[in-house]
Amino acid sequence: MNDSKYVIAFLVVILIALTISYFAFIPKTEPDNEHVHDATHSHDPTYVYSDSMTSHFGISDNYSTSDFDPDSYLKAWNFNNLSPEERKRYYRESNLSDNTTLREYWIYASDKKIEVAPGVFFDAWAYNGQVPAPTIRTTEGDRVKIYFMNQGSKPHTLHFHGYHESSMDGSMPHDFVNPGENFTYEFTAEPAGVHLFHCHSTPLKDHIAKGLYGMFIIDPKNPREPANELIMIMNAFDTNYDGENEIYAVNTRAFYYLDHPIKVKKGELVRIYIGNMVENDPINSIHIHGNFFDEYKTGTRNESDAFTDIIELGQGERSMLEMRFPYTGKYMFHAHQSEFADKGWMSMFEVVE
Ligand SMILES: [Cu+2]
Repeated sequence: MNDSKYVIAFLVVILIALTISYFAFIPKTEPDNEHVHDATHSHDPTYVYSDSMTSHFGISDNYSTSDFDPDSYLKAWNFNNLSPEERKRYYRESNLSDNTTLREYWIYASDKKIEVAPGVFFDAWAYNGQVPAPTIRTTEGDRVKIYFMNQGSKPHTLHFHGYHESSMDGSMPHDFVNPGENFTYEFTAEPAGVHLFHCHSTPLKDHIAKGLYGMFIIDPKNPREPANELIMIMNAFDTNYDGENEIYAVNTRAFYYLDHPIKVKKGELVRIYIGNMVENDPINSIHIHGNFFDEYKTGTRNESDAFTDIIELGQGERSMLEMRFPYTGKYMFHAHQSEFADKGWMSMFEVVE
């Protein structure tokens, strides 16, 4: 009996201690929450909405390098962001007798240091010096030829989603292209949809996490309705090699589109081609504020699969989203995994008249 009295007394003391610490805790957290939601509190610079939206999320410096332009990446394919002279070095198209187009690409892999958050650098492996790789875009039925050169330090490949012969799959050990060697991939582009290409050397996880991936769009023969088209690849970076990602983003640079909102027009058709290339986390998502969109899974059919404001994508999964913004103003879009949003996958649309 004496023993049980001691146990009860001990539990009462613990309960009192917990109650005191609970009430002591509340006054500390409440004012902080007010700061987060009330932009008029100007005495704490961390929480002021300013020119630099990223300051709100704990990063306040600007990117120090300009070798990758996320604004240009959004709307570039087949190297159309380069001058005609420079473009010729990487892309050529010619008409074939059956009314299709032969599209030729020059793609190289190399080791490259990239800036993934202001002042945070990552030792990437990159196609054509950028992560994600330049977007490859064709029309259903076109002939695609890719001259691949491995200038990196490890064996790499190009593995395309879509139809092709097994010798063009770039995934088996005998397909690995050693440093200093070349390989030419050739196939007919089909089926229409939002696809990807990536390195398939082993360990596969490392070759993807290091940055060897890009968007591969096959347009249907009957063209889609004209739209403001945007290309987005959700990615992440394990900057300290602990097996977890420290930085998340859409198109590599954390928080970039928060400080440089993507401008769209009120009422215009906006079409997003989006894919998920995040390693270490099985699921990612995109959620858009102030709007709903039609989702066309993998962009392979003309019927909408969902009308929603959020989709989840597993590793390697992609989708096509179509929407029109009904009101002007600034609207966030971000991963609904709050951790990913806090660590960089937080972006902004600016809807104008
Ligand atoms: Cu590789």
